[in-house]
Amino acid sequence: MNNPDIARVFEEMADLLELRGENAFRVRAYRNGAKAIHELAEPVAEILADPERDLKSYAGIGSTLAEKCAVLIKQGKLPQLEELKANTPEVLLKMTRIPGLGAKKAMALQKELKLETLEDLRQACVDQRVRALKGFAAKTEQLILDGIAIAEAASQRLRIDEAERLVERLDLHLKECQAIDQLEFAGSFRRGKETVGDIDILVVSQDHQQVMDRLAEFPGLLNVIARGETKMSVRVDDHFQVDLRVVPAESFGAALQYFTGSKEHNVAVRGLARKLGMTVNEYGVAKLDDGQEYIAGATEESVYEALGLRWISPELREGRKELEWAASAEGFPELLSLEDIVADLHMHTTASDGSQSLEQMVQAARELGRTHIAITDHSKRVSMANGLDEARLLDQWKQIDAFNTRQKDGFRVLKGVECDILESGPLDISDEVLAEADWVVASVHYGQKQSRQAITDRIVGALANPNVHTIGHPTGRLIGSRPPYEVDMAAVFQAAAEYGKTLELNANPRRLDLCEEHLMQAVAHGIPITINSDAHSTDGMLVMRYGIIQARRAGLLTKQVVNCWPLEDLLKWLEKRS
Ligand code: DGT
Ligand code: CA
Ligand code: CA
Ligand code: ZN
Repeated sequence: MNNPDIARVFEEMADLLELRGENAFRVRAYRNGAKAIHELAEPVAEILADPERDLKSYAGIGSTLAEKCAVLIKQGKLPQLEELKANTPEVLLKMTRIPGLGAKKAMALQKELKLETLEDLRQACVDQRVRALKGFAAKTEQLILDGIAIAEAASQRLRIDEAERLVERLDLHLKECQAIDQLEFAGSFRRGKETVGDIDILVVSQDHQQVMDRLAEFPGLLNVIARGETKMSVRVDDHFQVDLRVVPAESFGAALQYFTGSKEHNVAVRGLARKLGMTVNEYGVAKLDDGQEYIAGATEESVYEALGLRWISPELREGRKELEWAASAEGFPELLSLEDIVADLHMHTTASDGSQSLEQMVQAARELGRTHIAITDHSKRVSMANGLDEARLLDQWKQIDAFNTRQKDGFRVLKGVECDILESGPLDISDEVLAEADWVVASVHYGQKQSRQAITDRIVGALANPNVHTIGHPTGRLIGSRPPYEVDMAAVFQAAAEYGKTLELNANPRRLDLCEEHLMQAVAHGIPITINSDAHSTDGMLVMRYGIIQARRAGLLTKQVVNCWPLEDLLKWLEKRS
């Protein structure tokens, strides 16, 4: 059992214990344990085997979980989990994945309605049988129906960060195979989509069987769906599909181009080829008049070049305007990359719900090559996160001023706040105090179920406030678990443009909010974008790379992204607005 396997067992234990109404402390211990195991740099088996080290002394593990790890390594399963599973109806487990449906409600529904499948639950909602039960209302039925749809969609696709972890595991595993000459991950993963439906692997090898045998030995393998001469499909982990194709070296570029997609991009490429009297397929590019002879195919560049195109960054291959750009004399301007980021303008410290101090956050930001950051702890409305009131904010800003004067390298911390936009409309912090801030992120955290008009008015109202600089995670969506709140984005773009504000692309892979379509619209309105980690710990800053990928997909350029501006440019921009 590798670490992800163990972590999954602990997650499952937590889910099942929670379902059975076990005490919250025990449930949390398993969840924390799963997280801790996920983050371990070394295999659990190695730590256990080393007499010098003690697994239970690792943060988040403790003696009970350390013992369970030992059992898992030895037996490959956990008797307690097997027993819990045997005593829990399958449908209950599936119901817990429905957002907003807690364990208690799920149990009540299952028992009262004698549910056996999610389909039974869906039917019960459609027949309006849920509202008749004690403790349930008519609107719960719609929430459950929406939730089932979200849960089903989520179980079919992996978020980019989850896909990345799986790709790393596959890459490490396949690299060991001597028969592999070249290997590339293609498909939506290469295009940097926020979720991927399956993983597509492309390999050059003389020995197809050896490569497929190696994939069949992948530790997370569930089953082999199909295995042919050049193509193999398997399921890994819970059910996720991985496609492998083995191609000859002279076709590698053409295959990479084809299997990177998107389908829409490929359709456009082939349409163009036909106009030029050529054909493109996964083996190469050929002229229609001389049959089978391929004129390009070993590299992707050669494929595009044969069609008179520049190479196109995979993030742009969505069948939009990329072929026009690639055919033009000047090409597409350079997309931004992680190295262009000099600032991170939304993060939390121990003053609210972050787990590290101002000094620690600055240290980490420096190591990442940032020259300035904004500290934006929560405001008081978020009492659960120990949000700051006016007095505490002013106090924190005084500390930041003092901190800044001590910095010899010119590193600058902007005095900020993530100020809640209250349910009733106004901002959570007085204008007098907000006016003292360098950088104000305004966010909706409460009242997300309000009407479209109400939420739009709140956000537009915040944009109209001269002290506000940006809207944090503007639509509130959580990928795979919570839909965006109802908001008229056209009105938001108009207001942001009119008042000269920026909008956030929250880089957390669970959010990636704004989505790429909204980013393109925002930029078309001339609105600068700020890409932020919203870090709650030093490690949290590393999510910036997902924001960059999303921004590249939307075609953003450095001049359109506030975080790429040198500090003095940002200060000038802020100055103009104060
Ligand atoms: P996914 O897996 O749903 O996140 O999205 P993709 O884009 O990875 O799609 P997938 O795995 O079905 O196929 C990988 C690539 O192969 C796809 O982006 C383009 C190419 N491809 C697959 N099927 C077709 C097809 O029917 N027509 C064309 N033109 N290309 C295809
Ligand atoms: Ca795919
Ligand atoms: Ca596929
Ligand atoms: Zn935040």
